[in-house]
Amino acid sequence: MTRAVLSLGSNLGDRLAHLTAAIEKLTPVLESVSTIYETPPWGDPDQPSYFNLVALVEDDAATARDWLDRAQAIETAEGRVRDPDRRFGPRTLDIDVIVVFDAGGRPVRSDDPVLTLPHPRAHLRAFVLRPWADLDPDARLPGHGRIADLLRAEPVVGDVAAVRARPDLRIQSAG
Ligand code: A4P
Ligand code: MG
Repeated sequence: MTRAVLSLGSNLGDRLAHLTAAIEKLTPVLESVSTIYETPPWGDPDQPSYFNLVALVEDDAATARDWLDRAQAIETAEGRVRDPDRRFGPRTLDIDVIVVFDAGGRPVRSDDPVLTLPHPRAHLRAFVLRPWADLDPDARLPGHGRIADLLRAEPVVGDVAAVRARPDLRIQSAG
């Protein structure tokens, strides 16, 4: 059994439709899903704003690697095209595996570039930490401490105000 924190983002095409389709595919393993946030692009400013959310998922059989494989299959189904020359560029759907906990609740750690855990940039990203805090205010990012503290400190605190909740946007299947 593993539990995972997934970060979903879209800034191309029908952003709400891409996120909705992804959450529908995750429904069998979905524990909870955050509000959608509209967020300024991080890392490469020359692109449209994103819709981001965080989902908590759990599965009796999944390994950490299975979460990455599922994430990439859903990205592909939503028409994700990777531009090797443009890291952090626009995308129909991106699903990052932020952290995975094993059956004993211990975080899985990995330096493998194919699946690095915890996600190596999550602690820098208001668009990950803010929606995650909605779902689990006491959560900790292994190696970086409490997410509530990360949200209050540099470099994340300066980005928090620009990360705007959009409670008007509903994912119907999230139940
Ligand atoms: N990979 C390694 N570890 C992981 C992990 N924990 N989760 C590998 C997911 N993937 C992981 O990812 C590149 C490679 O990372 C994969 O082959 C996978 O095996 P990718 O999805 O192909 O490419 P990418 O997403 O463009 O690259 P990267 O470096 O993962 O970008 P990020 O970090 O995902 O950033 N701004 C806002 N506001 N909201 C966003 O959602 N997203 C990005 C993408 C940039 N700016 C953003 C947002
Ligand atoms: Mg990615």
